[in-house]
Formats: sequence, structure tokens, C-alpha cells
Amino acid sequence: MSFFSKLRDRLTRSSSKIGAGLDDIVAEGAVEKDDAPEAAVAVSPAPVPAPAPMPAPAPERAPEPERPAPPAPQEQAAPRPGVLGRLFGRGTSDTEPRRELDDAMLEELEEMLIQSDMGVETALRVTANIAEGRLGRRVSATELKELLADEIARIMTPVAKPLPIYPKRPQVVLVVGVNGSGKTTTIGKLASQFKASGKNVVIAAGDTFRAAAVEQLQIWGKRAGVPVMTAPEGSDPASLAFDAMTRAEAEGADLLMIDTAGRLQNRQDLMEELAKIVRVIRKKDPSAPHNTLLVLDATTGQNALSQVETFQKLADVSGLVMTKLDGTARGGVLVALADRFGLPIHAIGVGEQIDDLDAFDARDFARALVGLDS
Ligand SMILES: Nc1nc2c(ncn2[C@@H]2O[C@H](COP(=O)(O)OP(=O)(O)OP(=O)(O)O)[C@@H](O)[C@H]2O)c(=O)[nH]1
Ligand SMILES: [Mg+2]
Repeated sequence: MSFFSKLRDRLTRSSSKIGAGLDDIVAEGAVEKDDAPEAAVAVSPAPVPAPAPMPAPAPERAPEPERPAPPAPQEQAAPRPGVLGRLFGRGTSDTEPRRELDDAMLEELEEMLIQSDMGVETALRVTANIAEGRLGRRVSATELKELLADEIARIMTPVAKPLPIYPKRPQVVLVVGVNGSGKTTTIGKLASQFKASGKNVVIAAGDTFRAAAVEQLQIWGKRAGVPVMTAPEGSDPASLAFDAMTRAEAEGADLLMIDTAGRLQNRQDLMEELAKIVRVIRKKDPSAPHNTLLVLDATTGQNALSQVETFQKLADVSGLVMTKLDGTARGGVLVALADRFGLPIHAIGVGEQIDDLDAFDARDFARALVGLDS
């Protein structure tokens, strides 16, 4: 299964209710309008041979001639375009209900986007962009989804960047985040993927708080054929990071991925410990860590925004990985993050298996989020 299909399936199944929300918004408004199918004939006096049945409500006014054709060229070839299809230059989707894009509809759209954790500011701007030049027009849910996907993709495209690989050896990748966000799993997945692409990878199990975290990494390490450096439980993670750098250098490793213990933003002591890890790594290589990945759990919704703020202060976050997009109705938070911080989003996770993590693709994400096919 392609990553897009997986993303779309999982986002639509358990997450983004955006697609369904848009269907509802349009359907609701279309029903409210008291324009029965016959009205379509009334407003289109031109004789139409073999009119197709038209469950869709009629437009209340003549469509504007400069209206761009919706991006569904294949539908033009539909055998029975119908009256509305001709009016709007559309084919089969003329059976879709349409609703006039007015203030009430925009408010509902805004509300729905805010509920999907897109954040108030981003939701307002996205809605305003959709409204621009289209007020008073009648749109179908599919058109609305296309418009929304385009807006989201426009916000996300500048941040969709795979983890950059530098010529520096070893390239040090420090992985940080709050408890349970998916750091260890993400390291396992990334290490396996880099190893499979021919990179020489070393992992440092810098979560010295929990023995289970070390075991978890060792399992991933075995699976990927990647050495995992560990230290006794309770020992100083900064000194493990230092030792790991020494070993990675000695072995000529391409990548050193350093796992860290989960830390909540309000645990000052743990946050200082993180700063210490960075200081110690820099003693070995002033340009390290070359990447500081903040792993965020999509199910935390808006809280992800404050996590970015806090970790940025301490650890100079260079990029984000968003996990658990398969288990949440809050996928919109990724749009808010991109809009607010502009930090690169390197990868997204949609499950617990190794191939459930992939590079972030703005267009795929936008279309999956609103429930459109690729
Ligand atoms: N559904 C789903 N589960 C995930 C994903 N990524 C990680 N998980 C699960 O989330 C749980 C926590 O993941 P970990 O990788 O242990 O998280 P962590 O950030 O290392 O946790 P701490 O070390 O305790 O801070 C595990 O059960 C993972 O299997 C994902 O993309 N989707
Ligand atoms: Mg962990």
C-alpha cells in the first residue's frame, strides 16, 4: 500500500473529519435553501434536450461567466452533463448539492477548521482566502475540498522538507520531545530506513531513565542491523552522548541518532539536562547536533504549539516529526504549526510499523486531510 493510501485511509478513518464536515456544511445549506430541482429549469430557459435528473438545487442567480472550471477535466466527458453541468461546466458532479458561499457558510467553515485544531488565526486566513473572489457563488463539497486542499498545501509546501543529510560525519541527530510522543519509535523507523538506504547508522539510547526504553531501541537496532549504544540506568545521558560521538567518529558512521528521555515542558530540571546534552555534544563537535528533531504527538492538538515554543528555546529545534496522525481528529494542528513556526516537517507517522513513517508531502497531506483522493 502506498504511503498516501495509508495516510488517506487512516486520516479519513479516525482522524480528519474535515471531509465529512465539508459535506455537512454544503448539504445543510443546500437543504435550507428552498429551491427545488424544478427551479433549475426555471432559471435556465434555454431548451435542454434530454435533461438529466437533477437532485442538486438550482443556482439562485446566473453563474458568472468567468468562473474557472473546477479541476475535474475527466468529468467533462461524462455522458449526461445535465443542466447544471452545462451551466457550471461540470459533468457528473452536477448531482452534488451546492451551497452559496456566504457569510454564514464561511463562519461554519471557520468553526469546523478551528475544531480540527488548525488554530484560530490559520483557520481565519484559510477561510478568507477561500472566500476571496468567490462570495455569492455556489460551490459543491468537492469544490470546497479542492479549494481547502489547495490552501493547506500552499501553507505546507514551504515546510515539507526531508531530513537534510550533510557531508559531515557523523551527522548528529538529537531527538527530543515530551513523554510518549514517539521519539524512540521514530528513531527506530528512521534508523531502519537510513540503514536500508545504505547509511552507516549508530543509535545512542540517551533515555537512561527507563530500562524499557533501552530495550525498545535494542529491538529496533536488531531489526535494522544498527548498533545501539547504551548506558546503565540512571547514568548521565550527556556522558553517553559524548561516548556515542566518540564511537561514531571512530567507526566512521554517517549518522548518530541520539534518543532522549521524554520531558514535559514544565520540568525545569529535565529541560536543563537537555541543554547539558547539547553542550557536551558541542565539546566534541561545535557544529553538532546537526539536526534537533522535535517529535510531536498529533493527538495532543494545540498543545503541540507550546511544545514547539518551549523546546525551541532550549534546544534549537531544526525540524519536526509528527506522529500518531492515525489516531486523532486533530491532524489540522500540523497546518497551524507550519503557519506559525515555519519549521521544516521532516516526516509523519501514521502507525507503529517501520513503514508507517514517511517523508512529509504537502499536497498528499492536504488532500488526505480533507478526504480527497490523490
Ligand atoms: N498509532 C501510532 N502509534 C505510534 C506512532 N508513533 C509511535 N507510536 C506509539 O506511541 C507509543 C509511544 O512511543 P515511543 O516511541 O515509546 O515514545 P517516546 O517519545 O519514546 O516515549 P518516552 O520515551 O516515554 O518519552 C508507542 O506505543 C508507539 O508504538 C504513530 O505514528 N502512530
Ligand atoms: Mg522513548
